[in-house]
Parts: sequence; C-alpha cells; structure tokens
Amino acid sequence: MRSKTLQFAALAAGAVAAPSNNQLSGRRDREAIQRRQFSNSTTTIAPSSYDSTTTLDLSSTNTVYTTVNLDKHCADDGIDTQLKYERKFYFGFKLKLKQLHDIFKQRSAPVTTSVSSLSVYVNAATSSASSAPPPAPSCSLLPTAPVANQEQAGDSTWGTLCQPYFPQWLGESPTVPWGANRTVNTSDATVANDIPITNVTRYYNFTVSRSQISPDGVLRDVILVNGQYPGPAIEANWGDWIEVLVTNNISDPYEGTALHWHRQLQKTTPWEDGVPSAGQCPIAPGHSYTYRYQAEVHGTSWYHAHYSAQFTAGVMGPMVVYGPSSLPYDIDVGPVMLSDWYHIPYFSIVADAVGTNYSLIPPTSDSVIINGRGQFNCSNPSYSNSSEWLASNLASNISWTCVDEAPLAAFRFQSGKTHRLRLMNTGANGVQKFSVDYHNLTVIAVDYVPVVPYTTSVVTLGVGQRTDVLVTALDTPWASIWMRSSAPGGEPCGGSKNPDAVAAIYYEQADPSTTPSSTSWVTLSDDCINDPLNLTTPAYAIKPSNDSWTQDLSLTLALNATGDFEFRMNDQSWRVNTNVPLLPQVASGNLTFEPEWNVYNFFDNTSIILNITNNMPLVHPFHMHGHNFYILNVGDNSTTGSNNLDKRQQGGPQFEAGATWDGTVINPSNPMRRDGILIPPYGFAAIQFELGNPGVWPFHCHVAWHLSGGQGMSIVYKVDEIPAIPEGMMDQTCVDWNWFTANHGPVDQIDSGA
Ligand SMILES: [Cu+2]
Repeated sequence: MRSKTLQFAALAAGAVAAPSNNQLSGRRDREAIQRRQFSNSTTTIAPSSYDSTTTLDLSSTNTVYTTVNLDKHCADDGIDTQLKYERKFYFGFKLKLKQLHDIFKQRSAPVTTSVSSLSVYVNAATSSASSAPPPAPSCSLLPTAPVANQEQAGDSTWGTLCQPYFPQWLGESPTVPWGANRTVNTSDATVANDIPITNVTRYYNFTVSRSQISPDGVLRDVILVNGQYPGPAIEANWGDWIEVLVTNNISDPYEGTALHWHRQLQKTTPWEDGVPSAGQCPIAPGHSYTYRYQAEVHGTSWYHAHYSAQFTAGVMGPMVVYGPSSLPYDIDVGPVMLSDWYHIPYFSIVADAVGTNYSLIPPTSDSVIINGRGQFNCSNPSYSNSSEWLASNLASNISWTCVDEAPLAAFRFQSGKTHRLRLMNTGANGVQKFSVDYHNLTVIAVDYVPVVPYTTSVVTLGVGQRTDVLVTALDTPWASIWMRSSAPGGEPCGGSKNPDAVAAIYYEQADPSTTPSSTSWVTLSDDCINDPLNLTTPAYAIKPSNDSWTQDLSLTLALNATGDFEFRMNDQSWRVNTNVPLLPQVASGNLTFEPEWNVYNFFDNTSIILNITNNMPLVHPFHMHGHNFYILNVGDNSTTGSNNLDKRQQGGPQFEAGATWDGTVINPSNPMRRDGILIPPYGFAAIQFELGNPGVWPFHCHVAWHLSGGQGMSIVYKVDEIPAIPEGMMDQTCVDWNWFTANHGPVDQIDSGA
C-alpha cells in the first residue's frame, strides 16, 4: 500500500491548492508553526453522517484551522491514499461540515471514501487573530530602498525578482489536464458541454482590510487583499472549481465588500458573480462569504471588488486559468498588471466624479504603475496641489509622504526562450499602451478568447481588458531593457498627469542592480481604440445567430435635478439597491423594477445586438458579465473628432452627437469575441450576444468613476431558466448586511453602488 499526503491548504497568504505549486511551500511552513492542536475539539465523523450537517461550537476561538483526514480507497487499482483537507476560518463561531462533505464527494468520485478523523486547530495567538499580520515574504531580492517592499507593496512580491515563473498547468500530470483533444481550434470554452471535468477544487482564503502603502513612493490609504497589492493570484486548470473564503475586515470606517471573478461565466452559479444588488448583498464588515464557481473559461483575467469604486483602492488581483494556447511557449512570466494610480482615497474621487464641479470630471490619475510599482516626482507641483483634487473633502486631513525613485517592477527573461506575458489593465480610468523595447509582441489571446496569432509592437488595453502575448527573447544574455506602459491621449482616453511608466526586464546574466538604458522603439498614437477587428480573429470560429433583436443605447453625460453629474444610458443613470439583490426577485418571477435599477429584460429572444452611440468626448471600456459578446463593428466619426472637449459651457455639458453604426459587420462569419470593448470618444460600437446564460448580468463602463456616476445597466432574460438558487444562499450575505445597514445607519451611497 502506498500512502501519500496531499495538502489542500488555504492560507492567510492566499496560497494555492495545488501540491505542485511549491513556490508557496515556504509560506505554508511558516503558517504551520503558528498553530497548535486544539485537542478538546477533536472528533470523528462517522460515514453515516456523511450527508448531514455537523456543527462544532467554537465560539471561544478566533481563528480555527481544521484538518480532516480522509481515507480514500481507489476501487480500480486498490491503492489507498490519505487525503488531508485544511482550511482556516476567521470569526469561526460555527463550523459547518456539510460543505466539506460535498467537496469530498466530488473530489473522490468515482472512488469510495470515508472520513476517519477531524482535528481542529486554533491560532496560537489568542488575541484577535484576524488582525495578525500574515508572514512577511523572505526572498532576499525584495526591494529595500528607498522604500522597503513592505511599505511599497505590503506583503506582495509582484513585480520583484522573487516572483516565480508560472507553470504550464497545475499538478503533476505529464499531459495537459484538459485533454489533448481540446485545442484552441477544436474547442471553445463558452460551449458548455466542452468544459473539462477535473473533479478538483482550488481553495483560497482572502481577508480584505485597510492599510497604507506607497506604490509610486507616495503614501496613501488603501484597502488590500491579504495585505498585498496587487492581491494574491488565483490559479486553476480549465474545468477546476475555485473556492474563495472572503472575509471583510474593513474597519475605521466600516465598508461592505464583494468580489467579482472577472467574466467567469457562472453558468450554473449566477449568484457567485460577486455584484452587490445582482446575486448577493455586500459582505458586511466582520463577516465572511465563501464563493464557489467553476473555471468555465481559460486564460488571463483578474478578480476585483465590485462594491462602489473599491477596487481602485487596491482590492484586486490576477486570476489565471490554464488551458490550451494558440502557440507554444517556454516560460510563463505571469501577470503584468498595468494600472493608473491616484493619491487620494477613492471615496473622495467618487465624490468629485458625481459632484457639481465639471473641472474635476474625469479625475486625472497621478501616475501609472506596473504590478503595483512606479515612481512619482516629489517636486512635481501637482503633488501637493490638493485644491485641484480635493474639492470633496480631506484636503486638510492628509499628511503627504513622498519618496522619489521608488523601486520599479522587475522581470526576468532567458535569452532565446519564448515568454508569455499576461497583460491586463487593472486601473481605474486610463487606456494603457504596452510595449517592450526592441521586442515584438505576438498576440495569442484577447480577454478569454484565443486568437489567430498576429504580431505587433504595441498592445492597447482599456480598463478590464486583457491580452496574452508571446515575446521571444534575443540572444543577449547580458541585456537589460525596459517594458513600458503609457496612458497617452489625454482626457479623452483617461490620461494621467504622469502617463509613462517603465519596468525592468533582466536577462539571465544581467546585473539587476543596474538600470536599463534602452529607449522606446515605438511611436504611440493618441487615440484610444483596440487593434483593428480584421486583425483579431478568434481561433475557434463562431458565426452569430441570424435571429437577433436590436437594442439602441445612447451614452450621455448630463446634470440631474441637484446639479450633480450623471453618466446615463438612454437617459437613465444606474443606481442599485444593495439590500435587495435582483437575482432571487427575477427568478421568482417578480419583474417589477425601479427605473434607476436600469434593467433591460430581453425575454425569450435568441440573440441581442446592442447598437451603442457614445455622445461624449470620453472613451468607455464597456464590460459585460456572464457573456462573450461578438464585436460586429466599432469606430468613431472623424468629422467630430475625439479631441473636442468643448464641454465647460454654461449650463452644463454640451456635446456633439456621437457616430452611428452603418450596419456593416467586420468578419461576419467569425467576428471578434471578448468581454470588454473600448467605445471611442464620440464613437459607436455594435455588439451581439447570445441569450444562453439566464441570470442578472451587469453591462457597464469599467472606468470606475463613470460606473460610480451611473454608467451601467442590468441584463435579464429567460427568467424561467435561471438555475435554482440554493436555499438560504441570499441569507448568507443579506441577513448580515441588512443588520449592518440598520444598526450602523444607511450606507452613504453617493454613487451607483456597484
Ligand atoms: Cu465610461
């Protein structure tokens, strides 16, 4: 008999389930020494209670670890394996084991299992365990000066030479875990019956709390996941399930939260999409919620808070689902997160964005950062020119701390090898243009869609958009060069006061203590549009349904009755009720909606075309939840131009009309598909989506400030076919949230809320 222990650990550091992911084993060891056995609570679960719910009263403890030893007998080969399951609970008053049983059943099928014992551990620190800091990263290559890594990025190692390469897939399988017959040409992840069944769940443990860090050298208030900016990665193989225990530890002041798993389909679990007012209430302060969803689509994405504009405070991180690739590669460098960055708390920016002073719309970012690191010139006059930024409040409450030449992000290349970079715009507003000096970029995927590879020197990304590129390193082992991300184009493109960021790439024999001296080899245009649609062709061809119905949408900026600015869709701005999620209401057949909920019911249609006109001189990166949409056409109108910012006319914004779609479809037999689109200033976009995923799905601009200003709507259809919501599911967040809002006063919802 062979015995093997696998750990499925959920660690405070946001660790990964995969035993093969040894990059995190050091953290696991540190975690282990912090706990002791809580022997009084040791118990044994008889197989007879397998399908019942067992509750342990652990109200005297703060943090609880559980270890379940599972004897697994494989009927087909007779090999016995002992599995060990661990997870950690904060605020762990009652431990429900039913869910654990379900996990075991899924994991162990088709083999027989029995639970032999359950051990409970508590954190050795008997004080408030939830405030105990996670173990600090220990790699000797972390930046130390002029800002220590902890001060710059918290416990994050993103963008440091300590950041390990990513694998081709998780686990020790010698062959692709999704099956060799699933390639980018033969299988599309949005086709439901084409999703691999892996019987694997990846467990994560996220705590969201306030902190202060200096990503570009300027200290500011932030809200972080596990004390890291950017937050820890979620990794899974295509078809795995992902389970994330999210604890809201935001206090002083309290704030709700909810995490959205950017454009996973949630086809069987629409209540796990993470949008307050759609599938849940916000997670109340001091409470937890466990999200569980399948990695139905593969590629590069991110998770982020969907509560107000909270994600711009730092509540975000990358999400990588390993699957087939359009081209092979040697090294996965991993996420390269491009973001604009602001120095004042997000709530103050929101106050300006929905305020009455037009000179503050849109708020202009202070710098651009790559994987959470950048630089700011402390002698820059805009730094302390707070009167421009802080019309709302706080001007006298901020004590500015600025350090010049904060550490920049750094990456490693190996000469002659082909590297995969997972580019994503995780910012609040600005369109980012990415390049690597002297290196071409071969695009292999756009959002979650593998494409026919093409080569470019610049990748353009609006907020929420992703592009996977391959970069073949030169035969220059001593080289060090810059990668660049810029937010050019000024106000129409959500520009920045300091729009140009760099990060270092060191080849294997380069000295990482030196600074690259390469110069940019690209010329950036000041428009803000993605690559032409005839360049981006999905590797797996899908022709849109002919049987479509068209909905016109007009985007405007207007004044409401109190003189505050609103971003409107068809003359209605979006404002959600976080206490009343729409999903259970719609599923129960109640189709009565307040106008400000901006619900579009498409009933039993087959397919919908959204014909969108942007009557503003601002770009809008629109994102749709739950769907890949086809882009039929997109463009602008050169006769109005994107540079017409004549908006400060008396009486409010007076804009020209945006361009209109003439009905032409680009590549009609296989149009580009993705989940985010840049609608150019004064431009148009025509997109189409199939009604194959009943639920409540927001469609909104991903510019945080535009979304706060109401630039969003919710899509529902075929409400009879919404998957049955598990009993008590809504109670898990809404009971606590309703208590919180009733006892701490109503939330000061000055924006759309989502
Ligand atoms: Cu917008």
